Amino acid sequence: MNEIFVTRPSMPPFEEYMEIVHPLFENKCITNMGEIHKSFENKLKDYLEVESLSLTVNGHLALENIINALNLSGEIITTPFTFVSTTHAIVRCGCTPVFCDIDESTFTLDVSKLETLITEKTCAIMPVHVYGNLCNMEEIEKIARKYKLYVIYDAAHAFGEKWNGKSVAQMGDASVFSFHATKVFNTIEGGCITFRDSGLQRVLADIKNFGFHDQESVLYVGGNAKMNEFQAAMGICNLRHIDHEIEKRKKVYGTYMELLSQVEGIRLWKPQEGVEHNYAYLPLVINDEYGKSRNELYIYLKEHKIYARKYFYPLTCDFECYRGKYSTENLEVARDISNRIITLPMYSDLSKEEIHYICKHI
Ligand code: T4K
Repeated sequence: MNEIFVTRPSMPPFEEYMEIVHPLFENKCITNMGEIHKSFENKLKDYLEVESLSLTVNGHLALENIINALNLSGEIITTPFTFVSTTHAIVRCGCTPVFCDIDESTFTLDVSKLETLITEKTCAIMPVHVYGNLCNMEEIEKIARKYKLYVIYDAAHAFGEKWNGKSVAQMGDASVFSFHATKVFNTIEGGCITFRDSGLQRVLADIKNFGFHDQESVLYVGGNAKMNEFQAAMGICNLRHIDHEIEKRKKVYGTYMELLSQVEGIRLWKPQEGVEHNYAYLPLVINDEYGKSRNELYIYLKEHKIYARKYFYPLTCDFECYRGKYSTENLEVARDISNRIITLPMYSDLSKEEIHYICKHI
């Protein structure tokens, strides 16, 4: 058996991609919000069912840019059970992350613990739809309204998902998506921000282009977060196939469930009620009855060329760069899950044979 990675990018047919990028070799307009960028932005707005959207070069800078566009300062309540980008974005924008524990079943922010963390310095909540599990958005937004806080969802894992028929991109003040190669939908590297206040459109456009408002006026201390034409072209192609890709992922999930449901001591990922999922990740929680620890299973799989990952261990607050800087109290559930979680290979082209091989070793 060949090596099996935790994920593989979805790629469109070569000719399809070449057809879109071919004119770029003639017109030489390859970045700075060209025609393909515009076309992709419009198609994406339709797909995500939103009025306002800003493309970015990656998901991380999308997080930083929305924090900057909203001019946030002070404390942002967030989860430590995420990819480190979420915490980095808060800190790199000069804000303070306040870590909230997670819910045992969905691994998203535990809303029952949220209110106690709000202080007069709190400016926003940044929850994460981790693995594509949607947060308790009703409760989060109720609390946010009560305390007049912004809600920015890190929706890096939730592309294309719906909650009770409503696109997840419509939720909160803003949602941030990642289109990295490892995601359900990719533009090689890339990302976008969807947002409620259409007044932010121009601000976000300026911020991602060094703050330039026009050639002689710089209004913001912006950076460079522009998506280029080759990325946008990949987006247009991959968007044509996305529904089929998600269908294939769902089948992969089904095969895993058939093969693993009788294994004792593991908790399998389950879809949430009322959610149209994208099957982005396949997390497995390892309990004592399994007889091997998460780390033992991880190493055993690796020895058999199955490269599962410990997404998300350690908690972001425990990384060296954050150690001792922020409170890490009352994170019992997050810490426990982080010590017992393993994410299995999950992508649309994972074959039945490979899934059987993985499950046999589990
Ligand atoms: N917020 C959240 C919650 C996120 O999860 C992320 C990113 C962000 C924000 C930031 O979004 P971006 O700025 O990245 O758009 C990966 C990804 O790099 C990262 O995008 C992702 N989250 C994170 C969860 O996973 P690594 O370091 O674990 O990836 P890597 O390079 O080890 O890739 C995993 C496997 O995928 C490889 O073993 C093989 C396969 N692979 C990977 C790449 C890059 C391929 O087959 N082809 C490829 O081109 O971080």
